[in-house]
Amino acid sequence: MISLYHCSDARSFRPLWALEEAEVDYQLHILPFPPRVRDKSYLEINPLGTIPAFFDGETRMTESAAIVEYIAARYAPGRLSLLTDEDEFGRYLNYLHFGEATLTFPQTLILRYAMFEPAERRQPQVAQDYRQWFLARLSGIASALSDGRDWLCRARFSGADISVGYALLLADMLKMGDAFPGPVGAYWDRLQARPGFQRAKAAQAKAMAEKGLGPTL
Ligand SMILES: N[C@@H](CCC(=O)N[C@@H](CS)C(=O)NCC(=O)O)C(=O)O
Repeated sequence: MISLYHCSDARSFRPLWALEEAEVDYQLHILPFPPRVRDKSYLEINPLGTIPAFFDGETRMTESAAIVEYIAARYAPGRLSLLTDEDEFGRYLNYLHFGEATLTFPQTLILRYAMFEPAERRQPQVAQDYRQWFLARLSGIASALSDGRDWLCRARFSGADISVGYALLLADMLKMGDAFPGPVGAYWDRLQARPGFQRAKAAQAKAMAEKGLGPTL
């Protein structure tokens, strides 16, 4: 049985969403954020203290975009993944990694320097600069959708949309949703309307309620 260690609306939402889209059984372990501080027993599962942590038999993974790639390739090949001989395979990998490496990276600086650091260590200028940096990078998504397509690759929803979609979820939580370029705002609406997205949100809410946890942000 697959196990996923997750905190509410953190990057581990990517694999949670992928599991729901792939319709695979899994066990969800929900943790208070940050587990490194609020549930130190988690350090035995992942010494880095970061989430996600994902287990499937002997497989152990801690990178959210890589876990999406794994779930898509192993459990929904050609449905949630693009196959290596499809013409947009490279584009698929590009956006799958763009979601974490280009979009979520600046968001972590906003979170840290606007919210998580103690008041005396906050850096409003850093948070503002990376807010602009993030919104400028969204032009890459607006341009990817500019030919009128609904999803990033080959006219079908894929792991690339999950990876980028999570960055939009986090941006919306950081109150940047109103600044999304038009096509990106419409794309974000389509992503949230997916039954797989809604099942992932419901699974998260149920696990949080069972543990008596409140939202991360
Ligand atoms: N590149 C990794 C980053 C993992 C990561 O830093 N996760 C954050 C939550 S979104 C975390 O666990 N932060 C808590 C901490 O650093 O203690 C991924 O995509 O999974």
